Amino acid sequence: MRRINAAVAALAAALLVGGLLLGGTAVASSSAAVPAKKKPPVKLSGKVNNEGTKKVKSGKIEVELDDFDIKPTFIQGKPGQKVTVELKNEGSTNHTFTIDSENVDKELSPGKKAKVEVTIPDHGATNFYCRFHKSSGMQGALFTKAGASAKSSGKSPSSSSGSGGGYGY
Ligand SMILES: [Cu+2]
Repeated sequence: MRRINAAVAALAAALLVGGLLLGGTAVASSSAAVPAKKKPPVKLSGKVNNEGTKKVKSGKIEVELDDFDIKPTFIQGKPGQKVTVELKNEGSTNHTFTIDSENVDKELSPGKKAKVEVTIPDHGATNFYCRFHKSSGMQGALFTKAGASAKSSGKSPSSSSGSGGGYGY
């Protein structure tokens, strides 16, 4: 009798271990959640260091220039609204706040403040950037509605940007 009991116990133990292993893998695979990444409201070409979105309040907004991002990165306003941007360079090197289509190009040395007037586009988005560090992701956009794409500076033929077009890039 003792031998049978031992055999049963061993079998039970084996089943238990197997069950735990199976349970373990099942839990592991089902809990592999995709990390939620904040989606920018505006599509920009090139690298963008996204420091968030803010709405314009009573016609003005504070904007920090850092090494190497612009905060907030996306500024939401009403179509055609004139906005005073209160710039501050919080970085340790010179930065600019530049908008080609609005002839805005302000350079600030570290610790300096400046004010510039910008206009929220009627629709779509307007790209702003730092002339020195745009390629490092130091850029953002003025926009009215999420989902816009920033128009590149200069004239651009109405781009048929159908989603899902897969031409490399
Ligand atoms: Cu810069």
